[in-house]
Amino acid sequence: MAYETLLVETDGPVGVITLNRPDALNALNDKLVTELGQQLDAWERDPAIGCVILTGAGRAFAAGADIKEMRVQSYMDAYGNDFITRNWERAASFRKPLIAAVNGFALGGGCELAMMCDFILASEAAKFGQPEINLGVMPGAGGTQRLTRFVGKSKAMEMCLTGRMMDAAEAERSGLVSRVLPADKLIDEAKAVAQKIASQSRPIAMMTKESVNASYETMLRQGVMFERRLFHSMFATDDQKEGMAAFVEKRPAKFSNK
Ligand code: DAK
Repeated sequence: MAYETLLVETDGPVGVITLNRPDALNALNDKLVTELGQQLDAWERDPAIGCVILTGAGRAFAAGADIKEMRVQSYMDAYGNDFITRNWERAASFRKPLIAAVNGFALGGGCELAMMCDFILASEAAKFGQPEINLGVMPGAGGTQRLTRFVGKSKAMEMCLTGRMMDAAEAERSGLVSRVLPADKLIDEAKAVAQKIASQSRPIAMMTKESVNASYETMLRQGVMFERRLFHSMFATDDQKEGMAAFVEKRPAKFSNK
């Protein structure tokens, strides 16, 4: 499918979505967020896709929601139409593994979108921030909640109250990103990681993601019980039998995703 604001490609079981409004630093307008949701819908349904990478064209992942589109909204526009809520949460509800490859600015809604992904790989040029306070608003797509869970209260509070950006090294130190890579290696390494994930059993990878995500939503005891139930259910899959047989027979596993 051809999009106005996205580039989409596949490499075997890996899908890559590139946010593609580089002249506007990939500012997230309604069209882009809608198209992103459409592509995620399509790949969630597609059994050939095992992992998805989200990245940005040019010098940004995304510099936030499109301020030029947003500035004219009245309170009743924002509240009445449930401003950008309808389509914004799609990345967070995507059921397959989703990697953010952040190559430059990830600000405001861009940082929030990256944090909705399962993990973030950053280039050395990445910059993260929640600068909404400079615009007379605050983070509105989960920034005050997710950033606090990633980096702790002190740093999240400082960033949301001052609008300061953090560089890739600080983001890695603070636990916001899983790894920092040279800019020219970011996409290749993200693809290698995605291929590795996509080579695992699809349902087991999805359940693993679901279980890690549950740690944010539950008390420890409930989370461990949720994990236990999913773990037990894995013994009903062909892939558990195959994975363990392959280990014992000293050969690579051939998962059937069943
Ligand atoms: N929106 C629209 N255009 C943007 C933009 C943005 N967020 N960021 C950059 N651009 C445009 C610039 O206007 C400029 O366009 P032209 O002037 O060339 O037409 C072009 O991109 C290049 O930007 P600059 O010329 O400014 O480039 P610099 O290198 O000088 O500066 C910068 C880069 C990233 C420091 C600067 O562009 C900047 O500060 N951008 C704004 C960053 C920002 O404030 N982001 C937060 C936006 S508020 C919600 C969901 C989401 C949100 C809220 C609610 N719900 C679900 C309810 C999110 C809100 C936000 O993200």
